[in-house]
Amino acid sequence: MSHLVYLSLGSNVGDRQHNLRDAISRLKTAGAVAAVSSFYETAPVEFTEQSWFLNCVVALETTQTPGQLMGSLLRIEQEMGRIRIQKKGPRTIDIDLLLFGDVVVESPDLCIPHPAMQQRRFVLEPLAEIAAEAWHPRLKKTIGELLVELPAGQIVRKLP
Ligand code: PH2
Ligand code: MG
Ligand code: MG
Repeated sequence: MSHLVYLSLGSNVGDRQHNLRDAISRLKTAGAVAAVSSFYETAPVEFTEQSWFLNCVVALETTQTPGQLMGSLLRIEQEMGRIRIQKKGPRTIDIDLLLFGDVVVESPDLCIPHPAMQQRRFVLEPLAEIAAEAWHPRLKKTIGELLVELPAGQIVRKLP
């Protein structure tokens, strides 16, 4: 059984563009990359005393289960040398699972859809670029609708 999943990628340490491209190519070990958004220069949110991020969203067709996919994403982060020092702090690469088809998971170690995605312009803008009609199965709205409802304030600039 195959699922269409959406991932948020972010980097604010080192060669950010190279890090995103490297991670996208490594995602081929977890499935087939179906779409990649533009890259966006984004002001840090939540923990704001850090460098600006480069963010994008990837659509991946996968036969892995949510748990297996999380394992694959963590392995790619580790292989790319991610070190966890500060929660929500600087990172060479962060790969977050946003949507896993219409699946809802609420367990202590895995939450799908991503619990903060509807508050994050650095997620919704690139996601709406490739999947405005994608469905949020818990909030029961499309990504385009969630983006329209997001208050202004987070700076997000699409790279040319
Ligand atoms: N990731 C965070 C916290 N804040 N801000 C931006 N702009 N982009 C991110 O990817 C990001 C963030 C936690 O993972
Ligand atoms: Mg994250
Ligand atoms: Mg993460």
